[in-house]
Amino acid sequence: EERERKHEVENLRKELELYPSVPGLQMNFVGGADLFGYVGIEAVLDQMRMKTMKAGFEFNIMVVGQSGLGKSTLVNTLFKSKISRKSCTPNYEEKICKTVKLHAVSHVIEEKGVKMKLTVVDTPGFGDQINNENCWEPIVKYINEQYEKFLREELNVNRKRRIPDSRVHCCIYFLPATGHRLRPIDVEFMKRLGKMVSIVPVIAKADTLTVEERQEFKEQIRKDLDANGICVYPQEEFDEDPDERLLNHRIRESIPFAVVGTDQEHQVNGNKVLGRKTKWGIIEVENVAHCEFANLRDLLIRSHLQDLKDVTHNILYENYRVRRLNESNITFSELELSSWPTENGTDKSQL
Ligand SMILES: Nc1nc2c(ncn2[C@@H]2O[C@H](COP(=O)(O)OP(=O)(O)OP(=O)(O)O)[C@@H](O)[C@H]2O)c(=O)[nH]1
Ligand SMILES: [Mg+2]
Repeated sequence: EERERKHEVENLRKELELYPSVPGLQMNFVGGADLFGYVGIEAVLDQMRMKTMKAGFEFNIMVVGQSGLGKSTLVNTLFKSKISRKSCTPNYEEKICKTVKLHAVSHVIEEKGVKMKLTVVDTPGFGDQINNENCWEPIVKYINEQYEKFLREELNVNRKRRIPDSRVHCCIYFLPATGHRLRPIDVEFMKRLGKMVSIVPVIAKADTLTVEERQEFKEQIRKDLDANGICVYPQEEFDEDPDERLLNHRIRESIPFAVVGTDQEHQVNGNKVLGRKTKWGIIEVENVAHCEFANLRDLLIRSHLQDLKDVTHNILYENYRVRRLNESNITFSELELSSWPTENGTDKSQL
């Protein structure tokens, strides 16, 4: 009987080759393949993998917070730490100064054939001016501009197959290690940002707090975030299944990460480690027993990178897109016409 079936399938295959466009035959053949019980759908995983590897991908992080909390230092720490040590130029020794304007630093990082363009947007800190009113405006403006850029590319008649993605996938928000409550300025800032970008709050310069102080402060911040209705990443309402809920619940319980940044390397037991010299000894930045920098890096790069990209595209950007397209003053025709070929065949948007 088995032989008979195989024979039947073989005949169908031959017929199909003779009449490739006859739909009835196609159906028959699909039925025939079913007899073996294996279709081979999982091969799609290899195809997806190959495509992603060839194309590479973009991931964009932004650092935000009061002046002098170590934002620029942490950007350097990230680039010098394990994610990029191999691909880092050895003489990358920029002296860290006060950041005066918003700017992006990019590195292409390659690991096992997978290419990632990691961009970190460094921003000037607030808190220097006597009046801090609207200090979030440049940040809000930048984030919206990247959404707008993406939207315009999408609406182009002749749109690119791959739209360059400069949207901020994650915003690391620096909280001063005061050990007290969340400050009103941080509440205001995060309330606004939380609606438009995934925020990961961190306690800056955690080496200035004892381990007990850190734990207490973390708990207090979680309470304050909750009491003020501030949404931080990963948001419970976006959890897709019980497994994800369990994993994310553990992260929600350990947020905000108490981080230490540095651009110095020290010798510890004969090994070079990224660290900070304090009166108690060297704090190893990448050692999870010393601080939570590695937890932050793993969340961003290792465990939740694709999720951060998905949340940005499917939820946050989508909200922006719907809002923009519903605004009565957005002229569809204006957007479309801006890339409509003119009579002589050229694209007006490039003129
Ligand atoms: N103790 C301690 N000091 C740090 C840490 N990270 C940075 N610093 C120091 O804090 C100072 C300010 O660091 P920056 O990285 O310039 O801070 P910033 O947030 O970028 O400051 P602005 O650009 O003015 O907003 C520098 O002297 C750093 O060496 C840390 O984790 N612990
Ligand atoms: Mg700076």
